[in-house]
Amino acid sequence: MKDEVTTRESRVDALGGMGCKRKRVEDARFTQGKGNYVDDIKLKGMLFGDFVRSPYAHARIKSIDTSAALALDGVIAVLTAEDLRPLGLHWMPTLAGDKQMVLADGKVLFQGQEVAYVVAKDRYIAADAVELVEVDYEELPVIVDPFEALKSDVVLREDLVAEDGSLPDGAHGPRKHHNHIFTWEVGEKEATTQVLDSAEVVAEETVYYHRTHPCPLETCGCVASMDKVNGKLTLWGTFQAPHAIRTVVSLISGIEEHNIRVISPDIGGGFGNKVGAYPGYVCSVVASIVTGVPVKWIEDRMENLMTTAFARDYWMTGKISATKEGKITGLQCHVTADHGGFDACADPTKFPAGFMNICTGSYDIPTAYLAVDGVYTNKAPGGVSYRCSFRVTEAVYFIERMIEVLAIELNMDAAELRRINFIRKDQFPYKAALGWEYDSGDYHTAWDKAMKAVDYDGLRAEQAQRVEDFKAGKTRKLMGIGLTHFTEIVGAGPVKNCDILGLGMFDSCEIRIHPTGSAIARLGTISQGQGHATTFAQILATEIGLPADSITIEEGDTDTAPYGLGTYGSRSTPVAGAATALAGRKIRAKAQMIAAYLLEVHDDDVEFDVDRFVVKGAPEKFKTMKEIAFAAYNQAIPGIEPGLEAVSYYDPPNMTYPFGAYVCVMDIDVDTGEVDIRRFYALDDCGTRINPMIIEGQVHGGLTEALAVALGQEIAYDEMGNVKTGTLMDFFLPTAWEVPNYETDHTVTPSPHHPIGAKGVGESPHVGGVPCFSNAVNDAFRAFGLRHTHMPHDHWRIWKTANELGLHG
Ligand code: PCD
Repeated sequence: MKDEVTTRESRVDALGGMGCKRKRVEDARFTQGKGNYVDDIKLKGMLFGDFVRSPYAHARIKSIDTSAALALDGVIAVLTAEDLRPLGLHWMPTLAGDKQMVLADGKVLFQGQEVAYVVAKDRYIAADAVELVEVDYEELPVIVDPFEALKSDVVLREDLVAEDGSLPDGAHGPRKHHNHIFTWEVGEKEATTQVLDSAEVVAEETVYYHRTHPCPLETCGCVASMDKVNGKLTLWGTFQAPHAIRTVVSLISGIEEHNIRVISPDIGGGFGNKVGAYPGYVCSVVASIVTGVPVKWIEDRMENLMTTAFARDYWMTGKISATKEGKITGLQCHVTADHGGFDACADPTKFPAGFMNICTGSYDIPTAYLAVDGVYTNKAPGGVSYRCSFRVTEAVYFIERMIEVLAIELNMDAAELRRINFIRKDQFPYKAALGWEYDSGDYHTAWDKAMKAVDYDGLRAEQAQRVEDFKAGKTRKLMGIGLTHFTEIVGAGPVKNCDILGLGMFDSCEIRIHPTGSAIARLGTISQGQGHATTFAQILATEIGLPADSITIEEGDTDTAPYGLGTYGSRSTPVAGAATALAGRKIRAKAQMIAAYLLEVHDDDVEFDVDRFVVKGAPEKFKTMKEIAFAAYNQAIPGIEPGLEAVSYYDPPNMTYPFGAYVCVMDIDVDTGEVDIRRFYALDDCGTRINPMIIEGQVHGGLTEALAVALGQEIAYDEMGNVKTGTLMDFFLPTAWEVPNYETDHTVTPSPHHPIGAKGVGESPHVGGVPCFSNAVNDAFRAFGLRHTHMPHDHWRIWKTANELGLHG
C-alpha cells in the first residue's frame, strides 16, 4: 500500500501546514487583475454619490442652495442635514463615544467636512452637480493648535456646552474646558513624582508624533442596495470590521440586523483607515432607501487624505529617571492629544488613548504615571491605529526616544542602557507599572543577536572616525546608528477589558468538512492583503490533518461568517487564529470518536498522527482524516451525529506581546539633508511562526510605512486650517526608489496562552521601524550636541537641524 511507504515527514510536507512558506493563494487573482474590489461592483440602475465639502476649517453655514444642482440633467437628489434630521441621521455615533455630523448641521469644523451629498446617474454628473451647490459660509476663527484650543474662548463644539454655559461630562468623564474632551490617567502620580524628584539623573523631553494618515492603495467606498420588495439591505464596502458595521447600521437605521448583509469583498489595504464608519456610508444607505436603487460612493485620493481618519498627532512630554549607573527608576508622560473636530478615535471603549500605557516599553521600570488630555481642534476627526495596535506606535516612539535622551544625559551608550534595563526572561509573565501583564519575552537574546549581526562595536568605531573626518573637513556626511527594542501589545480582547461600542472583542471560526475531505472555514476577521486565505488554512491543515490546498478560507460576508470584530490591531492571528485552532481541535475530537468506531477500538486507544488517527501501538492500523470525513457522512454511527462541523468563539485570556530588535545605519548629507539608508536589520519575535514568507512580507511592508512616517509622511495644516498635504504630490508615499534592502531575522518565544503560541506581527515592523529611523537621524547629530528633533525628518528639516547646530559653517 502506498501509505505504508510514505514517510511521516513527507506526510507533513503534503499538508502545507504551519511553519512552511506556502505561496499566497490569493495572489493568483491579485496579480492577474482578477480581484473583486468595491469599485468593481456594478449593479443595474446603480446611482453615484459625491460630497459637497467645506473649503473652510471653521465656519457657520448660513444657507445651502441646491436648486442649480437639482436642475442639472441626471441629478436625482441632493441631501443636506435638513433631509437627514427627520430620520435622526444628521449626526452619528463615533467609535469613541462622541457623535459626529453626517452632514454639516449649522457649522463646519474642519476643511473637507461633508456638507451635502449629491446623488446622480453617473460619477461625472455628480461631480459637476457638487460644483453647482451654493453654500453661504460665515468664517469663524480657526484653531489648529491643541494648546491654543485649551486657552481659547472660541467654542468649537457648541453642541457640547449646556445652555447655562456649563460643561456636561464627556464619554470619558469630566471636561476641563469647552475644547477639552477627556483626561485619562494611569499609574501612580505621587509615587512617580517622588521618584523623579529624588533621582540621581533625570532626562526630560517633549516628543511630537506628527499627524499623518494611512494611505491604502484603495480609498474608502461602499455600494448600498436596498431591496424594497424583501426588505433587505446589502452593503458592500471597504470595511475592516464588517460585523460591527452591520450592528451599527442596524442600530442607527432601525433596520433589523437579519435584514442587513454587509460584505467586505477584496480590500486594497486597510492600515486602520477602514475601521471606522464614515458619513459616506450613512448617506449612501439613506440614498438607496430613498431611491430604491443601489448607490455607490467611492472617495478620491484627496478626500481620503484630507477627511477620513487621521493618525497620531500626539504631543508627549516625558521625564525619565535613573541611577548614575543607568538603572531606570521612574517614568512620567503627559500627552496632549489632538483629536480634531470630533472624537472618532478607534479605540476599545475603556481606553480613550488606546494602549498608550504600554509606554514603559521593554524595560523594567518600577514606577510610572501617564496622563492624556484629548482636545478638539479644527482638523479632521479619526485617530486610527495606522499600522499599530491603538496608539502603541506613539508609546514605543516615546519610550525609545526617551531612552536615547537618557543615554545622552548619562553619557552612556544607548545599546548598553537598553541592555541593563530590559525585563529579564525569568520575569515573565511580567506585570508592568502601567497595568499590562506581558505574556512572554526574551529580550536579551534578541538584542545580543541583533548587536552581533550588525557588528555594533564596529559600527560605533566607524561612526567615531566619521565624526573626526567631518571635523577635519574630510567629509560632509554624518553617520547615524538607530536602535530600537520594541514591545507591542496585540490581540484585543479579552472581552472583559476590550469592547468597541459595547461589542466584546472576541473572534470566531466556523469549519465545515465536506464528505470528500476538503473543507471551508469562515472567520470573523477580514484580510486586506495580509494573506489570511493562505495562513489560516495552514493552521487548520496542521490541526485537522487535511491539506491546506483542500481548505477554503472565507471572510467578510456577514450572512455566512460567524460574528467577529474584524481585522486591525494585529488581532487576527492572536484571536481568530486561536479560534481557528480550537475549532480545528473540536473537529479532531469528533474525528477521533469516528476513527475509534471504524477501527473497532476505544476512543482512547487511537491517537492523532499528522493526517490520520492510528491505533496506539499498532501504527499499521489507521484511518486517514479523508476516510474519517467520508465516514462522518455515510455511516450511521451509534451515539454520534452525522456531519463534521465545528465553530469556536474565542475570548483570549490576555493579549500577546510581540517584540523585536532593530538597527538602522544611515548616512546623512549635511548640506542637502538627504539620507541614505545603508543598512536596516530587523529581528522580530512573533512567537510561533505560521508562514515565514508572509511574515517577511509583512515586515517589509511595515518597515516601508515606518520609513514613510519617520522621513516625510505628514498631514500638515496652515494656520487657516487648510490641509497642505492633500495630494500625493505633497504626501510622501515611498516607492521602490526610496526603499532600502531590509535584512530580516527572528527569534521564537511562543505566547504561553495562545493555543498555537503565535503572536501578531503585521504591525510590529511599523511600530519598531518609526523610532529606529528617527533614532538614526537623531544619533547622527548626537556628537554635535543634538538631543532631539521632531519627525518627520524630511530633507528640509534635516538640513535645518544641521544649520541650527552650526554645521554649515
Ligand atoms: N502571521 C504568521 N505568523 C505569525 C503571525 C502572523 O504567519 N506568528 C501572518 C498571519 O497569518 C497574517 C499576517 O501574518 O497573514 C498578519 O497577521 P497579524 O499580525 O495577526 O495581523 P492581521 O490582524 O492579520 O492584520 C492586521 C495588520 C494591521 S493592523 C495592519 S494596519 C496592516 C498589517 O495587518 N495592514 C495590512 N499588514 C497588512 N498587510 C497588507 N498587505 N495590507 C494591509 O492593509 Mo491596523 O490596526 O488596521 O492600523
